[in-house]
This record gives sequence, C-alpha cells and structure tokens, in this order.
Amino acid sequence: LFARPLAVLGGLLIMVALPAQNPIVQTVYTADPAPLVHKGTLYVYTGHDEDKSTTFVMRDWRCYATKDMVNWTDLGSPLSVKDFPWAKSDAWAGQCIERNGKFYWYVPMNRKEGGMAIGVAVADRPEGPFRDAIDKPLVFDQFGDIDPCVFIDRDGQAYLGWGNPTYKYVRLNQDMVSYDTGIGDRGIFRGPMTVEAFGKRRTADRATAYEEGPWLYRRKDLYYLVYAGGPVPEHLAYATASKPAGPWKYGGEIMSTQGGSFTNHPGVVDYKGRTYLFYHNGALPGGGGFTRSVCVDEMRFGPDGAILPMDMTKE
Ligand code: FUB
Repeated sequence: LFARPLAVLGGLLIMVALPAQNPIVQTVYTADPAPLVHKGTLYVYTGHDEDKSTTFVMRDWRCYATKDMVNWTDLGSPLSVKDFPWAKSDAWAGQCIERNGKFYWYVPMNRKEGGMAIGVAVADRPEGPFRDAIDKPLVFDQFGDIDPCVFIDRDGQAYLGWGNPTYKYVRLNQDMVSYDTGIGDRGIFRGPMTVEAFGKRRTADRATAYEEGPWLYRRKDLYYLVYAGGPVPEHLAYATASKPAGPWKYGGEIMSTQGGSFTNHPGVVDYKGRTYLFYHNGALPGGGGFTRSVCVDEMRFGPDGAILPMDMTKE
C-alpha cells in the first residue's frame, strides 16, 4: 500500500492508502520487464506483445516510468526492430543501463539472414530516442543468443550475460559496445551448466532447470543470477556467487509456475529502500502466453541472503 494525497479539506491534507495495481500496464500487452533507476525515477523497459497474438509477435519495446511505484507514465516506444538495419523481427527480452551519462540498451532480434543475435542501442536520455550504436550485432554466437542482461560491478567492470539453454557472458569494454575478445572463447564464457549451479531439472531433456532470462543483481557482497527455469510453464529461480562471473550455487525457486503465461522473466532492482521483482504473466483480459503483462512485487530476503519465495499478486 502507498499513501497518496487525495484532497485538501479546510487546510487538512487527506492521505489515502492506495494499492499499487498489477499488471502495472493495462493499455497494451507488455513482457520481459527490465527496471532501471536513474536520478530518483524508476524506468521499466518492456517488450510489447501485439494484441490477439497466437505466437510471439513483437516488433518494438516500450518504456514506462514512476516515482512512487503507483503512478506510471507511458514513455511510448523508444526502440523498435526497424532501428537496427541488420534485424528483421522478434523484439525479445533486453536490458538498459547507464554509463557515463549514456544509456545502453541490449536487445536480441532475429537477423535478416536468420538466427537470433544481440544488438546494442544508445541514447542520451533514459527515455530515448535510441539508435543502433554499432550498426551490427554485438554478439552472435550462433545458438541461443537471446535475453541479454547487463551489470556493472563495483570495480567498473561491466558484464553482459544472456542465453537459452546455456547461460553465457562476456566482459564488456569501457565503451559498452564491444567486449574483451582475448579471454574465454574469443571473449565468450559458456556455462558450465551444472545442477550445483542451476538446480536439477524435473524432466530428462537436459540436466539443469536454467532456461533463459538471466538477470544479474548484487546485494551487499553477494551476487545473484535470477533466471526463468524450465520446463515450461516456467518458474523463476536463482543462484548466488561471490563474483559476478560465478561460479554459481543454486539458491532455489522464487516464484512457482503460475499466472497463465508459459514464460516468465525476472528483473530485480533496489528503489527507495526496497527491492522489487518485476515479472510477467497473462493476467489482463485476453492475456496468455503471447499476450503478457508486466507486474511487480516486493522481493524479500532471509538473514543469510536467501530470496524468499513469493506469489504473483494483483496489487
Ligand atoms: O518475449 C520473448 C521471449 O519469451 C523472451 O526472450 C523470453 O525471456 C521469454 O519471456
């Protein structure tokens, strides 16, 4: 609940406690939330499911902003597949981050030649306008190159993580639009996809529960990799490490399969003294696996840093 001024009566300010509503966007279908806090405002960058879709029809991304977690401003569509000359479709899950006054938005798309790849757009302001920063994919590792997340560590080193069904990462250079190719496999580190790191999968199709949608987050001295786990319908789970590159140790399930969408996608952020988990479900009228909606709930931790399991809410 959040207190909100309702009226001034005879000099008396009347405050009412209004529930924040889920889904936070009720005018279009949104998916794959990626929060960013900048100068006291929380921005959330989302995918956009086209109305009445029966498969993923995603042409652009959207941006919303709040200062109180109740009232959201629609900042429109600052980026679309059309802004990338090399891409043809599939505006899937991405993340935006600020460095040195510029905003870098990492997004996956299907290339004109086929195959998902990760691009990077840049802007001078969080709400854009964004433009393709390098006019070519930043990463194309030939398989599973979706769902980029980005994280800048306390020492200034930036990491770009992504992947389905393998979690991969690179160490970004200071310019944020290239990466160190002198380490790993021409810069890329993959997995290892062990049960110790990502939890045991319930089905035999592969070893671990890791599916996609990684999100890097730090709290105190502990690093978290929150991700969508399989098999579908997806749940959310997490692993922890003492470094942003791992090695990861499975922490458990955060949010069970629920909400009427066969995918889910985490975005974690600290804002005004609380920690929030953004996710998506099929809660709007007409909603489902291809017509999803972004929601947010407070994330809580145990004394040892464990993320406490939570359910989707309507408030
Ligand atoms: O929105 C398209 C895809 O579905 C995303 O890239 C995945 O994370 C899943 O949410």
